Amino acid sequence: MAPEKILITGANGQIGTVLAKALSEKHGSDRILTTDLRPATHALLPFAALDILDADRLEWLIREHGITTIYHLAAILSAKGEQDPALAWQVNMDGWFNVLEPARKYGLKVFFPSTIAVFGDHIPREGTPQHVPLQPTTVYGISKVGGELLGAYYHANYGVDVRSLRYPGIIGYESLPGGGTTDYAVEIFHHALAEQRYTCFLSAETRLPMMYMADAVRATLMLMEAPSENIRVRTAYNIAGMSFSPEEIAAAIQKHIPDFQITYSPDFRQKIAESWPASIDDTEARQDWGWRPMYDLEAMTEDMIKHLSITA
Ligand code: NAD
Ligand code: AKB
Repeated sequence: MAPEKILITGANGQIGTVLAKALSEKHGSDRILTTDLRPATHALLPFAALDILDADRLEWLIREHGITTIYHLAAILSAKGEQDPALAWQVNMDGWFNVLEPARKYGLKVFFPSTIAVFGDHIPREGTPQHVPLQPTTVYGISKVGGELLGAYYHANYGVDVRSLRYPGIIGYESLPGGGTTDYAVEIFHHALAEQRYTCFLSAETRLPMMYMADAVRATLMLMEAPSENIRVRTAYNIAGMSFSPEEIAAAIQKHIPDFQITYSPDFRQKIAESWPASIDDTEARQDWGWRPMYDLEAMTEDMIKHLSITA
């Protein structure tokens, strides 16, 4: 079998920055093509400018570079999406369609990152199961439900090998988040180290599902490497890491930085957070391809502070 040649869209974002590095360590940097609207940040990895709405350029890049696999990360996230619903709809829906069409034509394997934002009303908020009604209340969530269904459609009707995860809020030290509701859980570490204080845009007790970047990258690679017959969910798998509220993460940080103070000033993102689960049931991912998270709140907090203290 020919070695994989991987194209990553939205590669300069929070997840792409770290996932591209992990993929290049696994496959070799000459097997990776990073793309984004924004200029390159991966100094050592090949980069091509790409607006995901430019379907012709994407197809040209696929042909020119002999691409076999696409990790489609380009998107507008929840908070930015509520501020510009038209842009979120266009980038998240048309952009995904622009990936699926050449995937069908050239037989590509594709990764689609979905999110806990697909959940909305009429679900159990604790231990939200894989299969529940999906009635999100944000344009971001609606576009991701549409994306999950479109991916499953291309798999069922054209045999495209589409694989997808419903990521929780992702926390990491290597990159900054790009306009979501869970962004506070990264910002809080930078402010704790720089100023020993942080004003949180969610209320103290708002619990949300979260995951450390190392676990998110590992889950992505595990899913993409699993035998096709093991992938029984072709919409998107629930995956869980940990769940916590702003007051709980603040307490975890105070164990390392005793002077750290948090205050609360909830804004429009509070309503978004309240529409999402507090915790996730990921039984299917565990059964089908062996998913287990490695980081809980304490282990993640210690690792974040260790790495950010070195770079501060
Ligand atoms: P991000 O906002 O940090 O990065 C997205 C990237 O997409 C940016 O670099 C941006 O420049 C690029 N982009 C935006 N519009 C584009 C366009 N028209 N053409 C090409 N590129 C464009 O997002 P992220 O946190 O890295 O998320 C990556 C994916 O994972 C997204 O699909 C997101 O919905 C999903 N996800 C992320 C999280 C999280 O907590 N980070 C959680 C759940 C799901
Ligand atoms: C966001 O908050 O929008 C993202 C997500 C959970 O999809 N981090």
